[in-house]
Amino acid sequence: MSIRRLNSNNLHLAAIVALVIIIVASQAHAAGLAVSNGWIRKLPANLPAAGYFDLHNGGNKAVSLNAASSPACGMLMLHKSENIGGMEHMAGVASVDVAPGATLKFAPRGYHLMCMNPGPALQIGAKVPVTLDFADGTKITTDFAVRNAAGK
Ligand SMILES: [Cu+2]
Repeated sequence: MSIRRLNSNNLHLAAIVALVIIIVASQAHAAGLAVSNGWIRKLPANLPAAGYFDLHNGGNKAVSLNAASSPACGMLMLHKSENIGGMEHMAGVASVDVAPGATLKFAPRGYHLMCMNPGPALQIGAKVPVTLDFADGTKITTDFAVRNAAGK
């Protein structure tokens, strides 16, 4: 075996090792988070539109959702609705924690996303990308279905 052949093999091995490290690192980074059933309730007259989804933390550490964004929404905020003395209130929240193994549902009358300035891409029947940003730097982008006020 020549020296040149040996070097080439070593480079090949190094490339495979590097690739494996990249794959393992990116999987650890995503930490078993899963977003499902994402949809946005489009209202008439471009009123702010609420977004809902299920967030499952399949990892072994708590995660903290810090922010959300979408090119279809001028600003996408984390909100929580609460019933206080029979009145529905909603307010912005800075972050939402999900315990290991837990599924948190963003659903009507609870946590939701608020699309403050719906853009032209927010059309009933369309799908729009939504990116969720977590405290550890993880970002997950999923398509959300745009439905009408009745949720259809
Ligand atoms: Cu809201």
